[in-house]
Amino acid sequence: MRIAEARVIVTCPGRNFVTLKIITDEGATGVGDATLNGRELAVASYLREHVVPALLGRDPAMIEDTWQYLYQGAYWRRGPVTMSAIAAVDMALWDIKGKVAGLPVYQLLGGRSRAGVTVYGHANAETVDEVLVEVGRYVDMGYRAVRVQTGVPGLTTTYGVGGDRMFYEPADAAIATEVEWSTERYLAAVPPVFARVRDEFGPHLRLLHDVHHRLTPIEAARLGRSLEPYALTWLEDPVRAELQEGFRLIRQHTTTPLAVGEVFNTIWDCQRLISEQLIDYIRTSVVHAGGLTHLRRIFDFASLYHVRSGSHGATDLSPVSLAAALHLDISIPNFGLQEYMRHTRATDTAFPHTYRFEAGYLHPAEEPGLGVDLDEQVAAQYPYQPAALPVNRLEDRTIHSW
Ligand code: EZ4
Ligand code: CO
Repeated sequence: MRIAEARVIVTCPGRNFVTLKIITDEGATGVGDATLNGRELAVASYLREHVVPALLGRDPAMIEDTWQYLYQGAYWRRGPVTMSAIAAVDMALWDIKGKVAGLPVYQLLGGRSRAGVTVYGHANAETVDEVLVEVGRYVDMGYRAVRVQTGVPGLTTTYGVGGDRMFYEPADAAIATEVEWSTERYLAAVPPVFARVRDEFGPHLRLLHDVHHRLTPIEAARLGRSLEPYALTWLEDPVRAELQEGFRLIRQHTTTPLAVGEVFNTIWDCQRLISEQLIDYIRTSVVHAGGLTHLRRIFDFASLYHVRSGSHGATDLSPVSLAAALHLDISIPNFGLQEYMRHTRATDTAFPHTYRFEAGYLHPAEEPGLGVDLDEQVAAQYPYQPAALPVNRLEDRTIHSW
């Protein structure tokens, strides 16, 4: 069997997605997600110009060799554009391998290790009173874990709090919207929110919070310590992680578990964080960290150091990514949690899939392959629309991490 064709499809059913569809000379097809939020066309071009020509005629069964060919063979390594492109090829080849074998991909990865994939949803609202209602909605839907974000008094905008509560979407303007930030106001606002949520929902609901890379290590240490009474499952992206050793300082001061990695692209981006046991959950995703082949390598490495998976699963990761992640989540020994932001109806229509949510768990597809496709006729009705992530500034207008 040979790869006969590979199509790069850019579509905007509710938001932008880049999808690679690989077709073999025997008619088998596989899909992979290549979406990089706000930088979609860079990956589409990398695939079209540099990857697709090299795929034609290759044996689709040679997944590891193809991964190494695209990674080592390019000479230029790592980075979100490269690794998202490689990820799309990798996902599509696992999809084809499953279809050829007649097995869902999780069976190829060693089979089921648990009853279902525990997911967390996003509760967000301006005020504490409103966010309690949102958390309650998730509890009523069966969720066992909820991420909680509220507005910060004195700031007009806050990360994670948006117009639509269930379908919050930060990439909302062709040219980046500017938002504002104050670390002092934020650090004062967050602990009382979790005091109220714990008080209302008791000790068993798992609670999470995303700092979105906005603090310094000592500020994050203080936040982690102030949240200890509320027993968070994790505090996410407390600081930017280019400086991995910065996490040592946070670790020395708090027992609040730490999660990081949604912007990481390779195992080397998290090597020290994992091997020095500076984090508790690694949040690399199947699309931005090189596909199932590389993500499995990261999670296996993490398992040596008591670090569990916590894959990124925001709406900018297409249903193809979510479908692929679930096959890994259900099979690995050190699964932690899977993020699950629901896609809009338009997105779900463009990407027919059979994974399903039930009682707080997502269940991967049971049919051969990944169990997801892109309906190209539906996709053609939704042309690409430029959309950038916001840019963040302090009150004095200094640029800050968004
Ligand atoms: O801001 O995926 O945990 N989830 C997140 C996401 C990210 C977006 C960026 O594209 O932090 O909402
Ligand atoms: Co995050």
